[in-house]
Amino acid sequence: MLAKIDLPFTMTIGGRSVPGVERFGVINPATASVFAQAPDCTREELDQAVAAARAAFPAWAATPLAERQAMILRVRDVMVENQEEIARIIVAEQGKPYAGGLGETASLVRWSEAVAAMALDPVVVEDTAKARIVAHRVPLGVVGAITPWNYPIVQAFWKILPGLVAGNTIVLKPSPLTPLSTLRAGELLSEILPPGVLNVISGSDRLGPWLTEHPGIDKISFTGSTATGRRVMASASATLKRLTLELGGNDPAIVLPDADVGAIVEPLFRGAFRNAGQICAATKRIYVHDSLYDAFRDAFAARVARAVVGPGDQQGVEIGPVQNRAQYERVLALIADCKTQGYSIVTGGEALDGPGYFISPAVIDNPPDTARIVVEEQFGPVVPLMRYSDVDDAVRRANDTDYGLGGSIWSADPIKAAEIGARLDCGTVWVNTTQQLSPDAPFGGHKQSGIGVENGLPGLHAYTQFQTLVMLKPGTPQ
Ligand code: TXE
Repeated sequence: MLAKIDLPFTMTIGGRSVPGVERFGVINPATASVFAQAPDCTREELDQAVAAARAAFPAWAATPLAERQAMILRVRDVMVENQEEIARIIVAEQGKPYAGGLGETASLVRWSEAVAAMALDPVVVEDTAKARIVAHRVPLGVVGAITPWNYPIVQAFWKILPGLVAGNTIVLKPSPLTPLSTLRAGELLSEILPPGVLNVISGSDRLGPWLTEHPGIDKISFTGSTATGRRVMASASATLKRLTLELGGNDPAIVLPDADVGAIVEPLFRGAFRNAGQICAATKRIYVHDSLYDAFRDAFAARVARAVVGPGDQQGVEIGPVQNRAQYERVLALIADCKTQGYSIVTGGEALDGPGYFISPAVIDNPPDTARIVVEEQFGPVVPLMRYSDVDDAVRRANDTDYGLGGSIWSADPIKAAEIGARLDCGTVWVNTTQQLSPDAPFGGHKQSGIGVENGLPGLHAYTQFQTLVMLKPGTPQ
């Protein structure tokens, strides 16, 4: 199904297609071999991208909101027209099944339409005979957008759409592990966006720090690991850049005693193993009440054992490879630690034969709370199940982490579940589902899972700052 991808991927800087003076190889995780080259942006090229974004900013900020909103609907159309090509590139660089690659662009339709419908109305604080005071939301300037390797297109457009509607210009840097679909999107969108409004650059590990310390950038919107998020925050402090940080998670699921095991196995399987578990808000710990622990473990493990693992371009595959060698080795090390400590692995946990980064999806049976697989974010196809007998204790254990992105409660009584869920210290609580995201709902982390939110009106507002106009009416004394 996957035709050879031999495009000369280029950066988009000031509307121009820039091949870059240096390049680096991009690996297909299903074959562990380099299949394409991406530009390795130099400091000079970064300066050009920032200068192009700065030059484009005044006119874009002055473009009426309605025109900016209309433009992101055209962005939607261009992406949809090219969704098969984008999906093939995502499969090759990221590893996920083709349907998941298509899904990344498909989700943009809903997102662009929702963001295009959001108002940025000024707030009239006072309008009297003496004075008129109005708080306007104005753009920040140039946004540096940094995205990770798990959902390259979704993560990029969560930043592009609100960033542009709010009137900012953007310098976007995808992960060096998955730069190609984003570069291609930049090339396609250069046909419709004014030059410099969206610049897409790619580069090796040196580029992220250059971007976050660049004095020509006004805001950083970053999605990635908590460790890197701290570095981004430190670097941004030099020029007091605005920040949105969407970081890692260690989401708990709590299965209450009245849950229907037959009904929850499939959604929890998807919650833990979708995208090979490489989702910030994947279900990473499952707490199951003692009364149904054995039944749940057996049914869940049977479902996991049936999962079809393979290259994303093969029909019927549910779980692709881990995206990169470092992450593959990290996940295998966590599984090896379970073996060394004598924890029971109910199914999976083997590195599969072949050159790609494939791991059979694994379920760990009731490891202690101190186990690495419980404490650390695995970000891969392995999940621990833990017994509990007291719901208050399960909530305490679920909250016993520095992360606070999401969590879910599973029960026949959604009202009771929502009450228990409200006690989770995390940004999103799901009841009888997980990873349901909406362009209209704020999404972000408590604790060390992030700062600020993406999506919803608050997500759009994060790309603005206030300018308050205080106007005395004629004849009003000072
Ligand atoms: O993330 P990084 P990685 C988590 C997950 C995973 C871990 C490692 O736990 O195990 O991150 O993934 C750029 N200044 N998530 O190594 O390093 C980098 O080039 C500025 C959670 O890919 O955080 C890439 O574009 N930028 C996550 C982006 O930051 C820097 C999804 C993310 O890289 C930089 C993926 C620096 N000093 C991984 N160093 C989620 N929340 O969804 C790197 N980058």
